[in-house]
Amino acid sequence: MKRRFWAGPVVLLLGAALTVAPDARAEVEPMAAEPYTLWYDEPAPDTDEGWEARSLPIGNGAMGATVFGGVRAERLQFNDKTLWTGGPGVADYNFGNWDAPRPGALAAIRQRIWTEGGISPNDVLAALGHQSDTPRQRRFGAYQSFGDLRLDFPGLPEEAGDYRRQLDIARGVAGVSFTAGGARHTREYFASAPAGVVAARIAADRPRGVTFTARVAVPANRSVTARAKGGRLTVKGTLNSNAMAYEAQLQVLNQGGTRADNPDGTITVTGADSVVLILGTGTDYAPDYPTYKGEDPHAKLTARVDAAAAKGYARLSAAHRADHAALFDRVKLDLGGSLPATPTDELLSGYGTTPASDRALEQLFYQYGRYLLIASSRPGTLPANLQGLWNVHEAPPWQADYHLNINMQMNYWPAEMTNLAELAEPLHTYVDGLREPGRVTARQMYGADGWVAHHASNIFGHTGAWDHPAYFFPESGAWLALQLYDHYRYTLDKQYLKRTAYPIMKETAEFWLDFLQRDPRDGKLVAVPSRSPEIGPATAGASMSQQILWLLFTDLREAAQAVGDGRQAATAADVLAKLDPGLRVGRWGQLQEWKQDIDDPAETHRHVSHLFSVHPGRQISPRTTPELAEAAKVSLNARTDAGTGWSKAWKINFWARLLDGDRAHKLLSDQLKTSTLANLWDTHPPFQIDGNFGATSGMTELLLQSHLGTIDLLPALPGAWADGRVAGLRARGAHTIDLTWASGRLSEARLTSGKGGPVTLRTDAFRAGARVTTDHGRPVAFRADRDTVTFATRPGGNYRIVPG
Ligand code: FUC
Repeated sequence: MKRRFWAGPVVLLLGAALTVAPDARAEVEPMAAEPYTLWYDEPAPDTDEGWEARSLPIGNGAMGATVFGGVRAERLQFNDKTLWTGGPGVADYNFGNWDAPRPGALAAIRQRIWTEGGISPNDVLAALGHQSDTPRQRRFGAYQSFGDLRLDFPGLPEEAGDYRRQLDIARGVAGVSFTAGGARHTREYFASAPAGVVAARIAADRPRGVTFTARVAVPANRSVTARAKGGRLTVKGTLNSNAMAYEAQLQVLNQGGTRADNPDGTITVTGADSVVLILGTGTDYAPDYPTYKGEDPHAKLTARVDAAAAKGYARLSAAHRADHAALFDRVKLDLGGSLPATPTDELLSGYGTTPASDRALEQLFYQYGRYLLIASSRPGTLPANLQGLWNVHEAPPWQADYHLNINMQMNYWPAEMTNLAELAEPLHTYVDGLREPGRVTARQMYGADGWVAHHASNIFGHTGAWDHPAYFFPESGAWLALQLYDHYRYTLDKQYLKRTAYPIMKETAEFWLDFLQRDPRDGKLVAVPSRSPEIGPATAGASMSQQILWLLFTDLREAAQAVGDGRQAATAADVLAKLDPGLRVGRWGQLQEWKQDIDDPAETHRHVSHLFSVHPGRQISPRTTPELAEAAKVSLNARTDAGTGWSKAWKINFWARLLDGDRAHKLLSDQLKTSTLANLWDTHPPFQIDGNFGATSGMTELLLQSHLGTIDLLPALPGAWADGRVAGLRARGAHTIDLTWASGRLSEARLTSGKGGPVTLRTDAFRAGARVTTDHGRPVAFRADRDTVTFATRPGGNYRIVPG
């Protein structure tokens, strides 16, 4: 079925939902793109702060750019996800492993924990971590700004009339327009995934109105040569840190006027009607352990820029728009918002005053999370890092790396549920790629089989740990493996399970089979040392460790059964029988963060790790374990609603899973008010993209949940979202779901079954009965039980479910 959704004015559809015949959804125009446009009436300041809060991001998964929009001096800062300092190009790089053996180190730490209970995490990392680099990023490296494309327009003023800078996230196109010297000037920018380049078109509505000089500037931490020939500007060199080769090529194609290659490696266009720019980047990085070195980028980059230039702007643009829309258009969300003619920064600062505008901003923010994933994570590229793929710095915050103790996981939370499953491929490939270096680390640090990674990694297989207290988090790999299995739960793609997820899960479990210890206190299997990320003492059996491992072995058992590996299923079942599940209610009614009841009620740390079982895990739910869910609420309330951007985003997800839509919405409001920049990037502070992705995930969890085996429709609808529609969400079991609701109650659900099989839908409105039909109106047999309906689906079947 071709999924269609917007069949006319919202009010009409909402009112008519019960009576509209299924085939009346036919032939509708897509909603205008305007609701999905961020726009501003001024350029972004040409500073790091201006970049962070106001530049507008475009990206094709591999490379990206941010648009500043200066009238006289335009700046496009650009990036390539593979450009990193550090790694094997640094002489003493060793993947974070030890420089010399440390016999007995782990046993001594464990002995202290058994005797003393909790010990300082500093001691653990001093014993088990490798020495931090000085400066810290020297060996580990950091993600780099590639450079800036600067366009200087000598004939234009500093400021111009009718100025508008915008980012149309539905089309994936940024633009700048203004009036100067009696002419309307327009600039359009997009990053094309099919063509692998950033393309721009600079135009004026007065003949010969375009004159500028283009140059590419790069940061100081590298060698550089710049050469212009035939309208092609080539800037190349190597990073001082690790000799990584980099190259950028800019092709300048003028329509009318003249073009000159300047001896200083710049290009001047004079009196053109319009100009097309094609920008490509490359490095000699390859995702291959242990050298991570590939071929010089020149030949492939040249071919890519040549091909894009030969294609011409109109065809490039059409191909890009089709490619972008094929992903973006899969999900529609309408919360009844209506955008006022207000620039996005004012919309944001006025948030909380006008419901229709607030809903419009929420819809925009929701889709922005999807946009940012489309722009920063495409198959065949590295995963989205802490800043997606946008970075202006030589020394970005936290290296703009891959933090594996929640941040990278959070980046991919919206992927499956918002119908962008293939965009998680970079995550899967990256995790797979950590196994080889991770085996060495597992053997060296813990004498264990399998593989391990710690709290953060780079693009060069850094699986060891620093001697920093935050760094002890060997559960990274297990958490990541679970996310891979969730791809299977959403898609039911057996080939993927067999080839990718299952082998990784199995090897992850091998590590834990060796690492787990018998707790002398109660004979249960526990992780030791074990700690909540970035908080508290190093102990035995901290709740998060146990909860992650419970889910790992639960999913492994299920996966083993699915692939017919009975022996592995039995091993997993055996471990589960002995494993401490990490679920305890403590002395102040809290869900314990530690195996001992030592939680401090005054602790407000941003990580709420012991609620892993609420989200993203599934051991705790008000539906299945009400007492534990109450305890989770006590803990979550104690942590307060404060926190960094990503912490607020996680709390949206928690409250959604705890079925408190209003509280989740309050967290969303807090995030928009206090943790969102003018360009709608999430801020920790500073800018960190996980909060964008986490918020989109949390908003989805308010509308649809499928982690418990049933598909819960509108499980936690906030009062502020009383009327609305959503289309194209994905539920585990390979289903696609559309929902329409009014006055806080479901009016219609539509389900497309990808792979067939029985399905159970749950929502309160079913208590009054339900009707299930095919999309042709034929009745479908179903079983009703309180707030659920259950029926059989066939692959590709479309169903319409209406509460009675
Ligand atoms: C985790 C968090 C920090 C920050 C960093 C990138 O360590 O605790 O708040 O988000 O990742």
